[in-house]
Amino acid sequence: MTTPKGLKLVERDATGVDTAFRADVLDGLAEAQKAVPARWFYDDAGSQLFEDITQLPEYYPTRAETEILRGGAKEFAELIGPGRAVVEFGSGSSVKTPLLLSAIAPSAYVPLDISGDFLRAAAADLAAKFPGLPVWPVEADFMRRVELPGEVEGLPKLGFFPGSTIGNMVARTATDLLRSMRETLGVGALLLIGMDLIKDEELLVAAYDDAAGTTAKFNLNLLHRINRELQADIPVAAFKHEARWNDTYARIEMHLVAQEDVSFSVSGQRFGMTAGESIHTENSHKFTRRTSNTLLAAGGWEPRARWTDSEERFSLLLAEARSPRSAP
Ligand code: AVJ
Repeated sequence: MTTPKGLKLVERDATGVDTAFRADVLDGLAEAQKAVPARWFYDDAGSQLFEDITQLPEYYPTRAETEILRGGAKEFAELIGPGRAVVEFGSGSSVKTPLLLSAIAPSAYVPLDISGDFLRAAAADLAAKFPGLPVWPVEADFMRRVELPGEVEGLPKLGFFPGSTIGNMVARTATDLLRSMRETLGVGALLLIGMDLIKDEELLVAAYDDAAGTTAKFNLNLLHRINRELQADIPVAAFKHEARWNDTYARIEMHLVAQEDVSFSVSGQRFGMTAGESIHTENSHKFTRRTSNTLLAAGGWEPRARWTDSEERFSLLLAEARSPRSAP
């Protein structure tokens, strides 16, 4: 698929295989600790399963962040002010985005997403809810600097990155992303970003290993997707979902653990795993007030304000893109 600007988003070979997906899977399965990047969870089935996860009793982040967005309207209006172009990294949630937009009276809304289908659906939905608000969707990979539509060029910007999606990235990648966001939005821009908080290990593990087994399905769907799309024969029933707390990096890790010795092929390559060996499929980093501020600062963003939900499970931070010369 090629965008009007000529940026290739999903590249497929002659047989229709997503070549980036295949490369990530083949490279990841060749590592000593097998790993597949979490971004590949989100095919249609995976996206639906994630929606189901957000409704689970154990999965608190969505409810906690929504509570903050509901309660913070007055303060958002004061600290952010009207007239900004809101640039959302990801196509937006039907609940969270309207809460922000109704609080601050923005001048435009620019959702960025690599998936054109989601993006157009979300943009149309939003435009219907806010008649009169210009909506300029951009199909782009926001891990790099994005060229914003000319229509919002002169406007002050507010970046919006809810959900603690930044937590999926290791520190180096998260820093790269924050720096790209700064380049996309410019000096003087604000960023409103969600970051999940460190809490009791049992609560964290339960949020990623729910009683109904929905997160297990979400994790295992990755193997089904590999089998469907990459001519693979992974014995999915031989794998078990596991959520682990990694205390060194303050993150929940999701793994798919082989319950017996297995061998399988993916796109013509053979792989073997012994019983107990795992494929690492996701990191979800958790933060404190200080570690979130340090991460923001490393990416060129000065912390300005911070909100948490009533149970202090989740944080929403407002930061400002500093001038490169402002630091001593
Ligand atoms: C969408 C990345 C915020 O890490 O909590 C939920 C994804 N994975 N349950 C998270 C996820 C398992 C989620 N994020």
